[in-house]
Amino acid sequence: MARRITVGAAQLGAIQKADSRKVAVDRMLALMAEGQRRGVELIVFPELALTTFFPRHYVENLDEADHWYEAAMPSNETAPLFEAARKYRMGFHLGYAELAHEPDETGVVRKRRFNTAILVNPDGKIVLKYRKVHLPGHAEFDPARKVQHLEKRFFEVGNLGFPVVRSPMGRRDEGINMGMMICNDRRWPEAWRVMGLQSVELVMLGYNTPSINQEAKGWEAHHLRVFHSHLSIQAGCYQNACWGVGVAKAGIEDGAELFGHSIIVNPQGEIVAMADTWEDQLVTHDCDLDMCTLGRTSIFNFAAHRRPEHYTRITSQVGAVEPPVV
Ligand code: CDV
Repeated sequence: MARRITVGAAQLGAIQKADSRKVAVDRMLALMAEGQRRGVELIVFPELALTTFFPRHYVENLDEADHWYEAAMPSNETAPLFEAARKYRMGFHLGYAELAHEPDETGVVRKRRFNTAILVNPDGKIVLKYRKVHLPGHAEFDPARKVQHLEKRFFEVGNLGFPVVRSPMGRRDEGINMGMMICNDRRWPEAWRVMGLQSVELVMLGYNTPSINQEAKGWEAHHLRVFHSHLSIQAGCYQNACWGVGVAKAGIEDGAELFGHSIIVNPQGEIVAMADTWEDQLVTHDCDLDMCTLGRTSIFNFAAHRRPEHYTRITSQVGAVEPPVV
């Protein structure tokens, strides 16, 4: 019998700066209720799903921004999501800004800020946590930009790697191999492969991607923004023989446009479901996990075909070097 799970990509429309956590949580609860009616067993919410994408708002002193972060998970405001998970027997993936008090690499306990995602099982238990590794943007106010993207100011680089967990979900009591990445991570094949090497079957990722490239270092056509997002997720799924659920925050948020186009992708790299609005929208698919087998036993049979002795630059080098001139 096929191993199937019904997954929901729960796109969120814009969450404005003035909106409270309750506004966001109530909207997510409505999507969970709709998911329950449509047989969803695992629902995926976007990156920083509880607030506006606040890294577009500069603050001089980071302590002034503490109100954007969650110091506890669950908290009073987010507990209803965990209750809904138990009530509906539905797992969920949630992206949020995390405020932790924990030792840094020197052993000193201090306030630390991460762009985080958690996976919660149908018992309301957190079974996996991920902290975003590939932080885009800049750390200082950039007067050349109409909209700031200050992730490098608001967050530290994640310190949990790219973990994959096998955990029961929905009908799959035997467990599913699940992993997470966040937004910009999807553009980095290394992130996918590290999870592929842990036999991941389902990758969840939330994103907040502006429709316009503000880097102003060359022209990136409007339509290519969506193409590049889909291309990255489709390639990651195909090359690692896994399902992917990419979920956006969409629409005009604090005056800035986020492009939406949330998708579910199969292990052949095909888009099987896509959001067609900029609103809160649930798109679902009944995912056959056995579809992962073809890729991983043939062209992407890693044990048979990988040649890591030729990949040492991947982990020993960061920036590109020039080739020899002949
Ligand atoms: N939130 C993000 O990580 N956004 C980036 C933008 C800045 C390019 C992304 O990769 O979509």
